[in-house]
Amino acid sequence: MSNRTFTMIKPDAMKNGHAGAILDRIIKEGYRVVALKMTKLSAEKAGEFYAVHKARPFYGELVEFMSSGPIIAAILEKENAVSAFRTLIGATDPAKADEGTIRKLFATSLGENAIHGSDSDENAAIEGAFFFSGLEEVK
Ligand code: IDP
Repeated sequence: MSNRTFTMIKPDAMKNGHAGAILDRIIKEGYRVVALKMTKLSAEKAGEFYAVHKARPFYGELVEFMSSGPIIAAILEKENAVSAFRTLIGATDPAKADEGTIRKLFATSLGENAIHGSDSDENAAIEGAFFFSGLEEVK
């Protein structure tokens, strides 16, 4: 089991002023920030990141949303990071997310749901490498 996951604070949470509170929560939950940057995805890059969802009806909407404003991308380290972080962010649909989870607290809607968290160790590594080179990681 790997101890790393990858996250993005999505454009809705950035626009709504929740980035600081979300990062604070992540750090207080015991995650070490290995790499961090603010950037804005082009539609092409957003489409590439979410290519696995290409055939889904919401793909166009998702790409448009994810390229609509700045995001914060980060690699995080903690024991059992992928699974623990998915619990911390809550269900994809904030209406179904548990009380106290990041999506319950800060998400806007099913599509604009404040935060991303990798769903497997393999994807955590792929997604981290999508945004960061090894040189940008704090050992
Ligand atoms: P996850 O982010 O909780 O792993 P996925 O099913 O992998 O959820 O979907 C990726 C992202 O696509 C979601 O976080 C959300 O932003 C968006 N999304 C998922 N389902 C829908 C939908 O039915 N309508 C609009 N957007 C959706």
